[in-house]
Order: sequence, then C-alpha cells, then structure tokens
Amino acid sequence: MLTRTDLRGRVPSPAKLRALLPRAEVDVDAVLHRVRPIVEDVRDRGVLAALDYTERFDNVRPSSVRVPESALKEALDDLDPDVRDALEESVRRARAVHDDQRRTDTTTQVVPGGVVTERWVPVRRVGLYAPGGLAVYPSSVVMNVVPAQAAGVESLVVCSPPQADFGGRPHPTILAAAALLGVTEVWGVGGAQAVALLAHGGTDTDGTDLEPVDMVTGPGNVYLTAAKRLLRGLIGIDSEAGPTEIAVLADATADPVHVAADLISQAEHDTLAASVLVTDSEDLADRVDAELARQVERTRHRERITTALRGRQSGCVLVSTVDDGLSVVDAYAAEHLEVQTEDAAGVAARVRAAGAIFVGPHSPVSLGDYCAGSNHVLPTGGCARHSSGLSVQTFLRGIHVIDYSREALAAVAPRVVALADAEDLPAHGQAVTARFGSAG
Ligand code: HSO
Ligand code: ZN
Repeated sequence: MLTRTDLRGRVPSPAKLRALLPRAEVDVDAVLHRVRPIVEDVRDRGVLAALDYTERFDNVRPSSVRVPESALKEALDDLDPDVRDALEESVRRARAVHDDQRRTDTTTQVVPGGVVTERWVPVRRVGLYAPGGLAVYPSSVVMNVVPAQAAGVESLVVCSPPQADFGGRPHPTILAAAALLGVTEVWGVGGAQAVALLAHGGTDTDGTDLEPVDMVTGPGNVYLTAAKRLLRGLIGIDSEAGPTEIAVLADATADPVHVAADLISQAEHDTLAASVLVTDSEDLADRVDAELARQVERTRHRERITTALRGRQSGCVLVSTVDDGLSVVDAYAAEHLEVQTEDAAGVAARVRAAGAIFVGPHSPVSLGDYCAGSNHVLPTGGCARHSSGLSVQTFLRGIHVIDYSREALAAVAPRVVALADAEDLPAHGQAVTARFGSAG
C-alpha cells in the first residue's frame, strides 16, 4: 500500500532526502489574489463585509458576529457527559504541561551598575481560530486556549465559522469547549474574512465593538492561511499549518498492528495527510503493508485514508540501520514522529527535528492529539527544522530592560564611540558623550 523507497546501503544528503520525500502540494500563493480583495473589503466595510462573505461561503447569515454568552453555556450544558469528561481531562493535562512552560524574568548584571533584565510579557489580545466544515475539533480549541491562558493573555476571542445546520452559530462542540475553558468571547465567522475581522476589528450589528487582536493562531484551510500571510505584521501569527503528517521510525521489534493503526490514524484527517514509515526491517514493512490493507477496510473514512496512504506524500523508506533511519527522519522533520524501536527512549533522544516525538509502544500520536498534555498544534511541511509547536512561548514577548548607572555608562563610553565611528554614525557616540559634558 505504501510506495517504497529503498535507501539501503546509501543515505543521501538531507536536501536529496527531502526531494525523495515530497510534501503534499498546498499552494497558498495561488489563492492570494482571491483572498486580498476579501481582506481589504473587511478592512474597509467591517462586519457587513464579513457577513456578506459568510453568506457566500458558509451559506448562512447570522444576525451578529459575536455569539451570545448564553449560547456557550447552553452548548456546555448539552454536551455529552463522556465527551465533557474527556475534554476536562484533556484540559487538566494540557494545563499541567503548559503551566510549567511559564517563563521567569532574568536579570543579568553585565558590569557593576549595568543591568539587563529580560521581561516576559504576554501578548495582550489574541484570536484563536477553530476550523469548521470537515474538521470540527474541540480538542484544537483546548490546544490553542490553554497555552494562551497559561501565558497570561488577558483578552482572548475564539473564532469559528457559523454552520447553517446549527442555527448560524459555530459548531456546538466548539462553543462547549470554549465555555469549558472559561472563554466568554466567541465570534461566528470563518475563513479569510475571520482573520481580516480579527486583525482590523469592527462594530457588530448591535453596535458593540469587536476589538482587533494582536495575534491570530490556529489552523485552517488554504484561504485562511493566505489571509494570515497577508496580514502578518499587522498581527502576529503562528506557523502556517499544512496537512497532518506522521513518520514512524521502527525496527523489527515494532508491532505492525500498532504501526499500521497509527499511520492510518493521521491519514484519517485529510486526503493530503502524510504517513511515512522508516524502517531497517523489510519484514516489518511487509507486515505493516498487510496490516494497512486489513485495517483500512474496517475503518469509517476508508476512502480518504486510502487516498492519503497512496498519495505521493506518503510512503515507506527502507534503510540499512536505525542510525540511517535517524538521518532520514531528521531530514524529513515530521510534524509527529513515533519511535518504535529497541531502546526507543535512547533513539528518540538522538532525534534533531520533529514537531513532537512519541516514544515506544504506548505513546501513539492520537494520545498526543487529545490527552497526553502535550500540544497538538505542531509545525508541518518540514518547518520542524526551524520552528516549534504552539506553547506558552508563542504568546510571550521577551522585552529587554536596560538600566545603567552614570559610572557604568562612562566606563563603556569610548567603546560605544569607537563602534559608532566605525559605522559612520557619530551622533550615536555623541548621544553618550553628551552626558559627560565637555570632558566627554
Ligand atoms: N493530529 C492533528 C490534531 C488533531 N487530531 C485534532 C485529532 N483532532 C494535528 O496535529
Ligand atoms: Zn490527529
């Protein structure tokens, strides 16, 4: 089922490996010209424009953008008790991990009388986007809201497209998750128009202010991503989310039933999802293939999954050794990497690039999607080479606070002057010497 690439006996360079393991094509640039007018229209006409696009794309025109708080409470009251219990556990575990990510300010005495403090200050107001349509993920509301709250973000709005089937409001599980997390502000608007309204703000149909945000996070389709790209700068954004990926680094000790189940689990998201097996055991590869065929038949979204597994973005790479496998998974830099080998913890400790690493037979990716405590908003498309998943840090800014005494400034003044002169910026030096009168 998985197309094989045989790299036994040779490990190409990282760049060549990346070419051998292509990502699914999601062409954000190609839709920019269609998204730009929407973003500009929402900037100019605010809520009315956003509602016009909602009507056009979501086939429903809600009476207002902001969802009444009573509707959030109702959605939580109506939530299936088992789902509520599971969401509560997910929130508890995520809070435990994210609370530990909080940063303390550091103060460095550079010289006597010369101090630099790094102060961590949360972004003031953020918009957290939860997609609608095919993917309605209350778990993603948890994964966005928890780090923002742990960072100390004081003002937070959850945004999700309104659904014609649910009275023109966002999906009830999204509303319930928001309520559970103590979020009181939810806007029913989606896609590019949502990002534009979040960035520019507006006035709701009943005259209340929809205050602009400083940052927007959360995954969405290609139009939403294009809007984030266009508005970046005016607002901060998290990394651009592409289709989900799982890579499994496995040896002959791995259980093919588990490996196949995990590859299928992420293929379930999207026909463009990537499932990649990297192994030094041809026998395991054969067995995983047989298991994939068997398990796919029994699963609900078999068509979507089969398309994803057969896509050029999925496949199986045969390597000579687990060490070579490490080179492959590092070059690929998967959103999710499972290590199912002997001494899985030792092998995992040597991985240099992955959004998140799942160690051993009892840490499947779907545990991390919901209830591990880790965050599931992770870098895709190879961005794990340079970026991390969502965390408290995403919502913090480190501000350097510089505080020097007269003596400490005087002592370093000649060096400042020397560097200023070297850059032909003498006024920079004079700003220092001016403090010491003619003697400077
Ligand atoms: N695996 C997805 C997250 C998710 N899975 C949400 C289920 N619900 C991207 O990390
Ligand atoms: Zn998932």
